[in-house]
Amino acid sequence: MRKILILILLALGRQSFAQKSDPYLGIIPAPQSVKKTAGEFRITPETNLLTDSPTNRAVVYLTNYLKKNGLSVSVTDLNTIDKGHAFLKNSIVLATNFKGDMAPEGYELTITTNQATIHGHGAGLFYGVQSLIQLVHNTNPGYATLPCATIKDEPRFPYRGMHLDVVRHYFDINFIKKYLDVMAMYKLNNFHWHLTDDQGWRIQIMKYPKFTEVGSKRAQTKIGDFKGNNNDLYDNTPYEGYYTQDQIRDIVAYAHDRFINIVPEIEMPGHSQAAVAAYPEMSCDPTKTYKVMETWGVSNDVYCPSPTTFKILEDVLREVMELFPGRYIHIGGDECPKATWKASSYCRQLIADSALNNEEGLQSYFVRHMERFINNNGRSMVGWDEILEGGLAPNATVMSWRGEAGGIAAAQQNHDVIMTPGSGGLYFDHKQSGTNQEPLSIGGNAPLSKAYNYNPIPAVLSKEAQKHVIGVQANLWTEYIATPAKAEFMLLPRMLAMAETGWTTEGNKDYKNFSEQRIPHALAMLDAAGYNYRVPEALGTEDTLFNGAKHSIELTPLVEGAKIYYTLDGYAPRETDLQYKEPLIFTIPAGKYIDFQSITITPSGKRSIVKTTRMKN
Ligand code: TNX
Repeated sequence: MRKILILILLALGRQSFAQKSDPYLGIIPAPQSVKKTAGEFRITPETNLLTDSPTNRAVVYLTNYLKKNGLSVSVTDLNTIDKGHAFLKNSIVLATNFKGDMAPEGYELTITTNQATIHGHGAGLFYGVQSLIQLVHNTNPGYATLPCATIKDEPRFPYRGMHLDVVRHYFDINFIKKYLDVMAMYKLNNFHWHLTDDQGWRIQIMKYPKFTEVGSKRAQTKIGDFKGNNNDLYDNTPYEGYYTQDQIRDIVAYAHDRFINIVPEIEMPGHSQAAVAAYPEMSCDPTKTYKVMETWGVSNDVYCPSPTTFKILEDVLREVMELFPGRYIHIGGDECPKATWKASSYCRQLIADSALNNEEGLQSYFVRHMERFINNNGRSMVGWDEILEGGLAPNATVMSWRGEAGGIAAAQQNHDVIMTPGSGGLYFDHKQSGTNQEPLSIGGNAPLSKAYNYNPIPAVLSKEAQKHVIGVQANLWTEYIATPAKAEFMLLPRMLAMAETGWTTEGNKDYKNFSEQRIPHALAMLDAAGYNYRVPEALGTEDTLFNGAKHSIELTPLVEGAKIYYTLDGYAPRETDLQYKEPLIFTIPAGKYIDFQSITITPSGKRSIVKTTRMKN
């Protein structure tokens, strides 16, 4: 019995070792400042939650979290009790009515052996709660512990976004909620919901039911790489899905509870084949029959810049603005091929009549028209960087995806910019290693380190222009992501890297600390919360060739609790092989080699790729 107890204590000690040696106590994104102090605070069923605003969303979130983890604490309204009680022992204090300044979304979290106190306004209090939750280690039946510390924190950027394409593949509202949950955990505050594209229209529009009756369904879907040799293969399976307005209201409220704004995207003038399939009168040739697109890429079937199109799109945006209360309405604007407009006598005439230079001018005319409408309704327009072509609409915010050039140009014209460059590792549809062991992806290689090391402020911008970079976002396009499990695999852990870029100052970012000290615990937490993720290859594994007679191998798994298995026989390792327990030294005879192949397998059975070191003499 004593032996078992000692083993348990050792295990707990080891679990909190990483937290103790880590200057950020495991918190992702890394806070502005963390001062560790001695001791720990214990949350027990006797803990009081004292707050000056019991219905506050942050308070509700924390009480729900504690309840889910078997710790139903009682909530006391500080306004109703004598102030002396605020210093009660064993209490968590969540306060919004403190005096003094605090940055927007900032918070202070102080943990002593008697109390855990969070001061913050609005989202700040909520983010303090998220940090507190990440500090909970060693959950035991009946209590949880928090290390004593003082944390002062605020974000680097006001816009920290995560995008999801629900068109190429549809994800149901339960998944959207799960997506919002994980965004909230890492202090992301904008969900960019890509709702329409060539392959589908996924938002119910009351005034125009055919958008979903026709536009949300495609007859079949391309199999595999659409640019590959088998680009004539289809799955022969109908595909459909859309969100009702009731479901959208539910999601908007769910996001609001987590301090997440939703940026809805209605694509125009390109990426609109599904829409013209529903309403051919929005195209330049209404006599043609259009179908919802079944493969990937860019379609020539785009909107015509006609009064009919504008009328319908304005009606659509009216309903969109009714549903989504946030400031930003995203109109897409990317990848609009000009072939159809060039062939259209109506468009040629319009270019001449409106004194436009060419079809790029027409794109700009289209976008400016929609911006006027959006601005007149009190909202702001966002578009992909193609909206710069032919002249930027006067108040537009630009999402820079084709590198940073568009963002730089827009910031220099005093427009707000959100950086989301594929070249900066923020396209999460790119693969996560250069090996052939990653699943099918759109191409490109964006490993965790690349996503982490991106800095959204280009050095070429003046101090003034830099202020226009309001934040950062990563995008998850889903041509090759048909399931929630793969979406999570592509998202995690890269989203945590991007979240740190959005929140943490450049000076506090440290990839080694992030990937080796904080990621292992974060992934164990995500595993427990039911998320899939890409298991990082163990620290110390390398796909490499080693030359020499003696070689030592020392490995550390990068998911807490995971095991490493290896082979020396040339076969891919699995859980039936030797388990790596301690550093190994190999002696290689002259003229021979041994392949050391290893894999990380987590307690829930998730597997890393296999890494191979050839030790050759
Ligand atoms: C470009 S990024 C697109 C999307 C594709 C994506 C694939 C952008 C504004 N447009 O339509 O899904 O590449 O990576």
